[in-house]
Amino acid sequence: MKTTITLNTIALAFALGLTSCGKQTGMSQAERTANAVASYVAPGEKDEYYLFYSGGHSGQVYVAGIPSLRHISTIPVFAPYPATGYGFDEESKKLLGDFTWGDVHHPALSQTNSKYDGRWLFVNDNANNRIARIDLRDFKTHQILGPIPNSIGNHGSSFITENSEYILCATRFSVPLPKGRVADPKDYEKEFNGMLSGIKVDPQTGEMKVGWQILTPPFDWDLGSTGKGPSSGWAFWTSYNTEMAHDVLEVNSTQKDRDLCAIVNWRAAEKAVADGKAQMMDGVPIVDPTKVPGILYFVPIGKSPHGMDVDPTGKWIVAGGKLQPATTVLNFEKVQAAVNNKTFEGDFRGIPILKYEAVVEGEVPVGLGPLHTQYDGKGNAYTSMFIDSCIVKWKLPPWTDTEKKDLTKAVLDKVPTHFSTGHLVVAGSDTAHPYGKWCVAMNKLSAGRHINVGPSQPESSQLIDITGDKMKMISEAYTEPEPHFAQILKVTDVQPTEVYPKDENKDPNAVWDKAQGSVTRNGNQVTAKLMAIRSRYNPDRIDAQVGDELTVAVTNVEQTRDMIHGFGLIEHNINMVMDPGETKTFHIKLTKPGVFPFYCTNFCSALHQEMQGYLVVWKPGEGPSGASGVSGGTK
Ligand code: K7E
Ligand code: CUA
Repeated sequence: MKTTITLNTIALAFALGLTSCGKQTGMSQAERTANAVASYVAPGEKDEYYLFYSGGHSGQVYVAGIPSLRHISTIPVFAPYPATGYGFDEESKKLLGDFTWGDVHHPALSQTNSKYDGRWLFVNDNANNRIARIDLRDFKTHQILGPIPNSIGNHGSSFITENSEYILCATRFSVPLPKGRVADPKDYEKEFNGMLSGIKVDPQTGEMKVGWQILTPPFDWDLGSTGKGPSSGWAFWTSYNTEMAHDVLEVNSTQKDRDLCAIVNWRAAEKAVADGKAQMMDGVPIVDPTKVPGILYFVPIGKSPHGMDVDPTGKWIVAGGKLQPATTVLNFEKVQAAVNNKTFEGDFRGIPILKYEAVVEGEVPVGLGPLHTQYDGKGNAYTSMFIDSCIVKWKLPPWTDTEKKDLTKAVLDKVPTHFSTGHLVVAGSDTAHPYGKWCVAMNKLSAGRHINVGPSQPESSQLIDITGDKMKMISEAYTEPEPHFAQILKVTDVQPTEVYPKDENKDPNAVWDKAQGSVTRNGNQVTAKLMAIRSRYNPDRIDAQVGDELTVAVTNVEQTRDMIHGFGLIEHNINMVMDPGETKTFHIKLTKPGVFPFYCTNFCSALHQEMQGYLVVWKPGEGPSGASGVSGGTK
C-alpha cells in the first residue's frame, strides 16, 4: 500500500512536470515517531501558535493551530458564512456591501515596534479592491474598507508598517484613471496607470481610511513589504510587465531580462501630501512622483520577480525571480547611498532607476522558481521554490569571501515539498523579532497525497521544523483553497474574549429578560425583540401581515462560554447566529402568506431541537388583531 502511494506520487509529479530538489527518502520508524511527537497535541492540550492563513478566493481567513496543523476556526471576511450567520444580519450585510466574494491574499498582523501586538489582523481583497480588519479580541471582521478609489486589483497588499501606521497596497492591474474612464487597451502605455496606496490606520481603534496614493506607470505591481530599522519609512514592491503589454502577457510581459521594482519612501509621500503637493482624484490626494522627486525609485530585478521581502534587521531585501534560478539580495545601505549620490542608470518617465550593480549584494542560486522569502532572525533566509517544489534555506549576508566568489556556498539546505510551494511562512518573519522554530509551506498542489475526493482537490500545507541546521519535514495537512500567505502568532500574545459582557451590549433592541421581549407594530413596521436562552425564544411567536416590513432582533442572553444560539427562518434565506451576550438584527419585507417556523440552528442543549417558534404571516387585514395591526407572542 505504502509503496503504491509513493510510486503514484512520483508518477504524478512527473506527469505534472514537477521536479523535486531533493530525494524523498522513506521514513524510518524512529523518524515517524519523532515527527508524530513533535506535532502531536494530546487531547486536552493546546497548540502553541495560531496560523492565520488566507483563504484566497473563498474570501475567508482560516485559523489553524501549530504544531498540530489542525483547522480550528473560520473567520468569514468577504463572503457570507452561514455557520456563523455572517452576511445575514444587517451589520455583516453592510460590511459585505454589494459583494459576496473576495480574493484574500496577504494577512498582516498589527505591529508595535516591529513586533506583533495581538490587536488586529488585516487582509486584502485582490478582486474588489478592499482591505478588511479582523479584531483579535473576538476573531471577527469589524471593518471592510473599499472598493478603494483609483485601485484596481488590490493584490500587492496588505503590508503593514512597523507601528501599524499604514497598510501599504499596490495595484496588480492598471486601468485608465479615475475609475470609470474608458480608453482602448491598445493605448495602454499612454492612458493606463497603476497606483500605490497608503491606508491610514487609527492607532486606537484600528479604523482604516484611505490616506494618499502615488501614481505609477502602468506596470503590474506584484508583492512587496515594508522597511524597518535602517529601511524604516520605506517600502518595496516587485513588478511584472515593465514591457507594458496589454495582451498575451504570458509572452509579451516576459520579454525583458529585468523588471523595474519600486523603492518607495512612503514617509516622503506622506510629507508631500501634508505640504500640499498632491492633486485630488476621486477624493484621494495623489502624489505624482515625477513632479515630487525623492518618493519613488526603480531598481531592475530579473526576471518577472514575485516576492520582495525585507529581513528582520531591515537591511536586506530579497526578491524572488520567478523565471530566474536565483534570489536577488538588495543592500538597503547601498540603496540609500545610491539615492543620495544619484547613482542612477537612467530613468523611466522621469523616475530614477538605481544602478543595479550599486545596490545589489548578490544573486543567490537557490534553484528554479523562487517566489517568497522568510527569515528566522538568526541570519537565515527560507525561500519557497515553485518549480523545484522545495524550501531552500540559505545564508543572508554578510558573506565570507569564499561565499561571495561562489554563492552556491551560501545555500545551506533544501527540503522537498509536495507540491509546488507558493507562499511559506516562518513564525514572526515580518517583524524584527521572529519566533523562528516553525515554517509552514503552503503548496499550490496536493497531487493526490490524500484520500481521493474527486477532481476538486484541496491545497496542502506542510510543517517544517527549522530549529536545527537541517530543516525537518514534520507533517502535512490539507487546507481550504487557497492559502496565499499566513501569519503565525504565539497563543500567549493574544487574549480573545469568549463571551460579550452584558454591559457592553449597547444595541437598543437588546432584551435581557422575557418580560422585555416584544412584538410591536408602527404602521407597516413590525419589530420583534426576542430573547434567546437555553432552550427557547421569548417570545416564540411573531404575527405580521404580507407587505409588512419586519425587523427581528435576537439577543443571546447567555454569559457562558460556547453557549451559542441561532435563528434560522424557514424559506426566507435568513440564519443569524448570536454568540453569548450578542444581539443581531435583520430586516425583511414580508411577501408571502404562511406559517414559517424559525428555529435555533446551533446545537445548544438537550432541548435544542425544541428551541423553535412561528412567524405567522397573515394576508392583509387578517390575523388576531385584524387589519389594525397584529402582534403576538407567547412568553
Ligand atoms: Cu502572495 Cu499567491 Cu497573492 Cu505568491 S501570491 S504564491
Ligand atoms: Cu439554542 Cu440550539
